[in-house]
Amino acid sequence: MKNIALLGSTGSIGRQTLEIVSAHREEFSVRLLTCNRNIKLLSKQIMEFKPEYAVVCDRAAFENISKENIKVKLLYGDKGILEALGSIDLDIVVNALVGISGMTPTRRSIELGADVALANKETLVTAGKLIMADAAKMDVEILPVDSEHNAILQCLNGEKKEYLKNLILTASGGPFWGMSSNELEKVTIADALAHPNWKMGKKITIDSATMMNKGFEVLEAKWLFGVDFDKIKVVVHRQSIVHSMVEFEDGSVIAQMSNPDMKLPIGYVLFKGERRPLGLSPLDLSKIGTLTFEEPDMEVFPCLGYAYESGRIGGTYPVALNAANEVLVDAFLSGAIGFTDIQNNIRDILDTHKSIKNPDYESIIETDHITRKLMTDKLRNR
Ligand code: MN3
Repeated sequence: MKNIALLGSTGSIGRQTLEIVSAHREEFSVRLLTCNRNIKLLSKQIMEFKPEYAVVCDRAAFENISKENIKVKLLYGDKGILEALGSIDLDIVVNALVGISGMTPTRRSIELGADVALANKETLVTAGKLIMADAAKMDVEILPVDSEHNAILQCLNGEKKEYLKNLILTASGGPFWGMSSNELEKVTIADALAHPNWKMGKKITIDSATMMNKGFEVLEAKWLFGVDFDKIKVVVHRQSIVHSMVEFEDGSVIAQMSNPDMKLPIGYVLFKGERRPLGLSPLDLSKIGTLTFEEPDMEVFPCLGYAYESGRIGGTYPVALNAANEVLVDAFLSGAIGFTDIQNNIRDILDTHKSIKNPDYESIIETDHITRKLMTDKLRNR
């Protein structure tokens, strides 16, 4: 029996994780569930999975959750997550939190000796170097849940790293692929939220539309697999059937394919590489017919290039990139700014950021705060 903590249990990844767990009750014991503010679903999950702890991160939601009928130790906020993690014996922590608030729980899980199934991007985008070093020190695994990194993990299985030539991340291109810069200026929130292949949370859907998401994935790949930026390529693959590839020195390119369904990577990490049946619809290639691959357009979608740029300079540049992006995506979703304002403002932040070399966790969090405030003030004073 594996003891699981599931951070972000009411989101898309969280719900799909619980679907797999519920089909394998004899193998997993859910010890901790957390949500931001969806207390209705959390209460249902608590009744079904009977964890020892539950955490609600939003203050108002925490005060509104009915504490009478649920038998669980209920805690509040980011501190509550850390307290709960430290109070139970865990084999694996599934971190599906959104935003940089997911970084410290990853760090804590590693300290506690638990493997981390990582769906939170910001952990590696902002603190990849420190996190991977800590994981190595504690001999715990960081298992990528994201479909691209999970695909690479699968392609690298049994291979010698010395013969790895390139990692090739696939990108769907999002809803605006093929548009010109002018057309991009006129898109609406609804347009941006209509992703062609994946149903995901709002933040990541907007990041897919700007291709910042792919940029973050390049940064994550660098730390997860210890590969230089020059060896991390991106190709636009509209069908989202090939989830990523690895090119080897002998000329072979190994790809991992499936219908786009996050249950596959979640299952692969939960079962530690065992390919259990997950109830996915079979991949019918003759029905799909054509798989296409194109160069990414870095002029219309400069965020991908900004991510490479921030990663190559290093220091706290990726932290500033991420923080500014979070503020800008929020502003876009609230209707305060247009779609292309996201990329334009990120350019400004990269041009003006005062980076710290080899930042520790504290300076990463501080840079995040400072950049958010800068960006928020800038938007307010427009
Ligand atoms: Mn992805």
